[in-house]
Amino acid sequence: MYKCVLAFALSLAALAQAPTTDRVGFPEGYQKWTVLYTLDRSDNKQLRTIYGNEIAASVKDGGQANYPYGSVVVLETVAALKDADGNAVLDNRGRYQKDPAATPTINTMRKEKGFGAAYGAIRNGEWEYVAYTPAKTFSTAPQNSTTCANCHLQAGQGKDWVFRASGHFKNGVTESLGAVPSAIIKNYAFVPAVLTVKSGTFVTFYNDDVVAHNIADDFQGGWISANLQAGSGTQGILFTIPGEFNFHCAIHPNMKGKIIVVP
Ligand code: HEC
Ligand SMILES: [Cu+2]
Repeated sequence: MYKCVLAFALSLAALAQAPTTDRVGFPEGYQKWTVLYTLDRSDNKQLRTIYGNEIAASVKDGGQANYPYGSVVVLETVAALKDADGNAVLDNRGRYQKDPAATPTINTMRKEKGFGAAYGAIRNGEWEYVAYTPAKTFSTAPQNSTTCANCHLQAGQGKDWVFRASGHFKNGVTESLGAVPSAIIKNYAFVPAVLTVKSGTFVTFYNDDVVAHNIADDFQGGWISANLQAGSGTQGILFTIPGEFNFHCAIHPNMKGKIIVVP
């Protein structure tokens, strides 16, 4: 009986391989690093801010398959500011704001020569993962970071196991990257084609298609967005005046949409 339990415990340990010591290190002063992007996580009303140290932030479009040694990327997660009904209180760009009373979690990944071997079959190149509290204690200790490596496998070797950074590099309009979209562009269509919003609403479009599109006012000589890149481009527009905004894609003029702004 005892033998059996022991064997089971051993096999779990063999599966859940991870580094046993912290070689990542608390990312001192990360709030002053370059913000790669922010993500409003609507399912759990959480604001995620992704910071890169100087080395990680130096990676340019096309260089993402191979971050240089010394790269440190931080994903700070913190509860968003909410109203009494539990809805996120948006800032003037239509984005989540940090709840100053909430305690952030500081998820950190560091790449160094030879790192990552301890993860065995779920190794993510030369990255190791640790999550910290602001008090510099472990939120996820190195021994438990198997979950981190296992999930980051999804980002893939082609992106050096870093998610979403393509948005940061390729998107001409980074301002609203990471906002929850109110409308998407897919298969040469604005979805929904007609959207009704209250004045004061920040509408974010996300291009989920495989080619670039843009948003152009039907009014001759009117406003036109930058080209929104496939799979990452976003555009936020704040609607303050009640009325109708009729628009199309200037690249594919038969793509049409309408936003009705009500008081
Ligand atoms: C369930 C899957 C999952 C797990 C588990 C997970 N991550 Fe992530 N991580 C993501 C995704 C997806 C992103 C991109 C941002 C987003 O969509 O929230 C991300 C982003 C990050 C980033 C920013 C760089 C990037 O890849 O975009 C860091 C740093 C990070 N995670 C560290 C960690 C650490 C440390 C752990 C373990 C404590 C961990 N992650 C666990 C899925 C995961
Ligand atoms: Cu188009």
